[in-house]
Amino acid sequence: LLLPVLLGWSTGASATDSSSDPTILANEIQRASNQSLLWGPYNPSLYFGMRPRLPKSLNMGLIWGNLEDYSRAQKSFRHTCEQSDDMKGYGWVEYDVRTGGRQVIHDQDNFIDIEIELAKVSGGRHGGSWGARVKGKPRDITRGPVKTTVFFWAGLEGDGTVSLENEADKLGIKGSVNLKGNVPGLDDFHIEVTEGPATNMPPSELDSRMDEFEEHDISRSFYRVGSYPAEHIWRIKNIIFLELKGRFDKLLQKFGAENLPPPWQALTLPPNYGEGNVHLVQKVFEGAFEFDILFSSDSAPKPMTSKLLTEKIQENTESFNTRFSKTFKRYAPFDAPKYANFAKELFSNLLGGIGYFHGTSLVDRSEYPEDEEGFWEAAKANREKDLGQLEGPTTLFTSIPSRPFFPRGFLWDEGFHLLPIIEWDTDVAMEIVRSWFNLMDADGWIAREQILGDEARSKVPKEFQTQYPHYANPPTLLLVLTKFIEKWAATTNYPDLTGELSQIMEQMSEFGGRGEGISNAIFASAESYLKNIYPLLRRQYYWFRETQAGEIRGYDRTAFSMKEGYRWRGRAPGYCLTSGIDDYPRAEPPHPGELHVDLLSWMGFSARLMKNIAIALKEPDDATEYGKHEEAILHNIDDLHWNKESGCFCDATVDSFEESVHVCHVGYVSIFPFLLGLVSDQDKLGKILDIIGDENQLWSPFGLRSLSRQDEFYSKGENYWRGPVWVNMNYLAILRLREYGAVKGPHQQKAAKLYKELRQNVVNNVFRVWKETGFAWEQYEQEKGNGKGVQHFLGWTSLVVNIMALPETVEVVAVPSHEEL
Ligand code: 6A9
Repeated sequence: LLLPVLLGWSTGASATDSSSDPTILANEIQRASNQSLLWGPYNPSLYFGMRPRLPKSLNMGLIWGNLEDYSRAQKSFRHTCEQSDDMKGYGWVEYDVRTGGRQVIHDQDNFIDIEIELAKVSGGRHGGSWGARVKGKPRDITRGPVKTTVFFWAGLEGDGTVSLENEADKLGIKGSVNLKGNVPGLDDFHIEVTEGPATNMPPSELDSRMDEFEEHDISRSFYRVGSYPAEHIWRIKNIIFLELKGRFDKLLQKFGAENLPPPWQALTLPPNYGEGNVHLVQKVFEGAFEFDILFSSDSAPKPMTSKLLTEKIQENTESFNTRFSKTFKRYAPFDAPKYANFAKELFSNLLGGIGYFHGTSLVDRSEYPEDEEGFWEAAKANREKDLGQLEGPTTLFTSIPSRPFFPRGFLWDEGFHLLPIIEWDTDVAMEIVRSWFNLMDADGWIAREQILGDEARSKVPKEFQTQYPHYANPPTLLLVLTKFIEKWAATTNYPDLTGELSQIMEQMSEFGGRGEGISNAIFASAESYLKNIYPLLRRQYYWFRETQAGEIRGYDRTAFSMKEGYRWRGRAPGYCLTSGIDDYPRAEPPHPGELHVDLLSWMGFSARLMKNIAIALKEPDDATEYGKHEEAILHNIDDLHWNKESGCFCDATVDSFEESVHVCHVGYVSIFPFLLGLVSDQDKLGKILDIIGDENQLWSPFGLRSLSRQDEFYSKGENYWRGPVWVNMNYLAILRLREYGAVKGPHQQKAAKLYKELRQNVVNNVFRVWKETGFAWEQYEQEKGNGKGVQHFLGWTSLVVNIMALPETVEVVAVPSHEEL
């Protein structure tokens, strides 16, 4: 068998001569694909946190800080990404989930730039090996030598062993620190933390009292092992503080607060050796430094070395750059070189945000009477009672909106995240989709926010932790499935599956088991992927139809569309968090007779996609059923939600006379059917385009505003979705303008013009703010365009990478005329 040999993967016992069996080939590729995803910086809430995609396994990370004075040392230790660290920019400048990348961190307050280069190498039966090169460079050389301490930590949360291989020595360790271990799923492995430069303090700076106090050699690595309850390991920074405090207290007792030895000598770990599940390696550096962390799987043919790491880093940079410019070819005016790093950084940070999460979550399964008036008061009272119960544990492989603020999965964000990711690595995107669908409960519900385990919960205020099984969130993963099917169709069908698989294998070997080959292997089994996921899609689809059904009153309408009206559950006065567009104005007070046009649009979009999948999977009865829903929904979008006077779509509610009335707030909600491609009536399209293009309504030089300048709630209150520009919605608008601009019709010219300008406005602004601040932002303020909300938000804001890869102008599709047909 060609592939495993070339990749250095073991073939396993069953792989005899299978080169002609497509199933075995596909499995083999799938296995290689999984192997190359085993290890990663999958704790993205940390500046650097490596873990395998295994629950309760071996986690590793870095912590650093400045040791020049005591007060700074207390505040300066870096571990979890925090906005309060006041970094002058940080993140992956280059990253591929299968091979590694380079992260830079501009730590202004610690006077140091940290660079971490990560490279994974395939080989063996347990996810291969990896190395991380850690470099520190003082930001300002005129400042004098910067004293930095760096800790490498390894914590074992479950079964297995890790132990030190070095000779024990009470002064610390000279040369490399070597650990070895065996952990289920990883089998035998070695970890080497290389020596790096000796601290080399001038003798005058070394406080001789330290030697009297306890023999102490600062040119060494300090190693300390300890045993802690597994569920506390994620608080590793506190563990380190605790260990340092032990020494500090002794020094304090001996010398007094006024007379302490300097912190770069005092704040070092007292070495100890033996058994334990937490292993710490501390280094103290003066000035620039560099060392490697080398993880070798013993089943791999050769160990990870510094030399190999150097080679791989070089190789990866080259292949990343080539592949990146091919995958995301930028079109004018964004083909200019100045956008190259911008695109790479945004995308790398999106991909670098992929994490592996495991743990329990809080769910409140009590009954909520949302069909009665005043339901939200009862719901509020219930929420205050805090009836959430721990469920799980469950597991999720996902990317995240933002490392410092939202380092966890968000359902509707994820559909947007995967749109750039699927361009890069289809297999990873579909693996993430699968992971999300695996979270579905027996009814078809997936919790909107995935806060799995204590570590994830520690980042969320109590009142936001509990999830409710009647709360929905837009089904954006269907956007990804749409894209997947589109790509699958474009890869042509596979008449000769074996031939196709062999070709993929050749590609894989060409790229050394990385890159394009693996990332498209899924197309060889696209049909079985869809077949497997289809029952879940169907379950979720019917869950939406049942739990989010609206009550349609007072409309005169044909029977077939009777049921097609929907209402987001989980409303509160001023909010509809479940819709994803939190404070966008809706009916007030919340009412069980509300009908939400954005939700009806999502349902129409879902019905259409379900129909397409059913056709692809040759399920004609199902396809017919979805087709009927789709038709009825399209009918009701107009019938229930079009408002003539406002010239747009509006939510509906029931007034005090039990009459249905529209609730019109011009903004994203009122163009939602357009955003999801559900408007075919040319008059309505014209009206929507008027609103979009009107500077006094949605149009701004930075993208479309979430709410019209004319609306009474414009910029009011929290002003979250009441004016600011959001890139995800702008992305949908850009796609639709391109579609409508490509086909004949009275508004073709206008759509094409808006397409060209909106595309440029959105990208120009995100670029400008990135240049000025070093960050991508959650949203953009609508009058000046400045970054707003969460800083370092690489979720859907990174869609600008896809936007730059769209053509500058609409290419008109040649639609044959009637005569030609
Ligand atoms: C609050 C605060 C340390 C709000 O990007 C994630 C979501 C979107 O899905 C949604 O559309 N964001 C948008 O309106 C952020 C939601 C954060 C809720 C948790 C906890 C913790 O601060």
